[in-house]
Amino acid sequence: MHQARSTVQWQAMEKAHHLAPFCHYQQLQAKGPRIIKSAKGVYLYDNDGNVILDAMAGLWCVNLGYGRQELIDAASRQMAELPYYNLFFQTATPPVIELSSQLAALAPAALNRVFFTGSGSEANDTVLRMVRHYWACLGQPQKQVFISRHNAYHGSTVAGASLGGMAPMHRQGGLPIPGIEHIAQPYWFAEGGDMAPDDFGIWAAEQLRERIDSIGPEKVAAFIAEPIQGAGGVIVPPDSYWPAVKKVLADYDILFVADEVICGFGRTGRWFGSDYYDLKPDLMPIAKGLSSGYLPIGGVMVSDKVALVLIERGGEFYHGFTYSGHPVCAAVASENLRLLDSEGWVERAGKQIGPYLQKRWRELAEHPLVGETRGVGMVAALELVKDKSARSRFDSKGSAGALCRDLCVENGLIMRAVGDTMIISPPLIFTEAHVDELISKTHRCLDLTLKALRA
Ligand code: PXG
Repeated sequence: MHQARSTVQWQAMEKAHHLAPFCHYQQLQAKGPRIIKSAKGVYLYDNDGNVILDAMAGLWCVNLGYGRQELIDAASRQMAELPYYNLFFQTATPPVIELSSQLAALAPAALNRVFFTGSGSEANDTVLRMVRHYWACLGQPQKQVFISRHNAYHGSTVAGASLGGMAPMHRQGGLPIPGIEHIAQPYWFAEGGDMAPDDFGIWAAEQLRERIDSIGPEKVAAFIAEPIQGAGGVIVPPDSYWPAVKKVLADYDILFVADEVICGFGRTGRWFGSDYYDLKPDLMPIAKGLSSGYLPIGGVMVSDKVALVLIERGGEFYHGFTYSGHPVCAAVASENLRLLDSEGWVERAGKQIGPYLQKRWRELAEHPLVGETRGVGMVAALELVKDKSARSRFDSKGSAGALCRDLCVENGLIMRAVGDTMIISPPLIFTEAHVDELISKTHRCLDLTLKALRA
């Protein structure tokens, strides 16, 4: 156990010895990080005793909230029985087999098998290698190209960041790697121009057809997409988008990968975003909510169509991680799924608390700073604008968003800013009272942001 130190002491040590992920180092050196010390339910407690409502569920993952004793006990039991063993060389462990069969029962129809990883990024690296291997097994090794979307997030490893469509990430380290192409995202608010949302959705879906045709269908391996883009700014596509994409996919022999790292495990009010949009993925990367973030675990759910080719024709698949299916992570994930299911949290997100959150969130649209509110189930966004009808921003650098985010933290609320888009993804255990607290704090912070912007 670490010893008690003052916030200033923690910050000095952090500055001297830690490099944080996704961090502007010079800015953090000047300011010092927030020190989060403990958490319970939906609240975080910092080192100075401030209480903060966590409307991001950590980083989109603590679906069951903090401090669930059953998850702690599951980890400690498994630690004592078998803290580690690997799955290489024809071995398996009970928690991994148990979790695999639970996942197969929960996942959309044909996804009956799972390859475990330590994270969502590793899951997408696995997707890239598995899909290319699949086509090679079928005698079509030239089918290599992945089509993804601008502003998608698929992780931070080389393949994950390449599959993702984040331009600032691509600029660091010479990405994307070859064989990955990006098409338009279905982000009507920012990119829809004068088109009606549904016309824009169909236009964006047609970009997929055009790109497949221009690459040549014989070279295209897969289309990868988040059902709702998360890190890109909770981009809920127009209603027309997914039905139109499904039509395009039906016309070609390419695989469809639904990245469920954020949408999975109840976020949309259904078990998976693919259930919400009635998608039929061939592969489905998962992570985050799989263990409610208590321990790192991810994986790729694989359809019978793909798995049977790998099994019958694939020979050895030269891929895997020391911590693929770590038994303690698997035991915690397994207990997490059991609790999500037996306590009805996903159904509650879909039928009770999700609709309440969405209803109250929409009220924020009346605020002079808010150009749009949107969301599904337990994930939502609002757009900060200078001019509502023109959908215009304050500036191009997202300074209004950063200002609003900092004011939120100062006022006891974690909400994330993606540019000038404010986003939330609260734990599924939010009550109506938590939603009310979120809305009133957000309202207050929007007022403070507006005041600061006018000053
Ligand atoms: N796919 C999706 C859809 C994700 O959202 C990953 C893959 C990668 O997962 P790992 O476990 O490797 O992080 C993610 C992760 C943010 C933020 O700022 C979002 C993620 C990660 C870090 C920051 O919103 N999503």
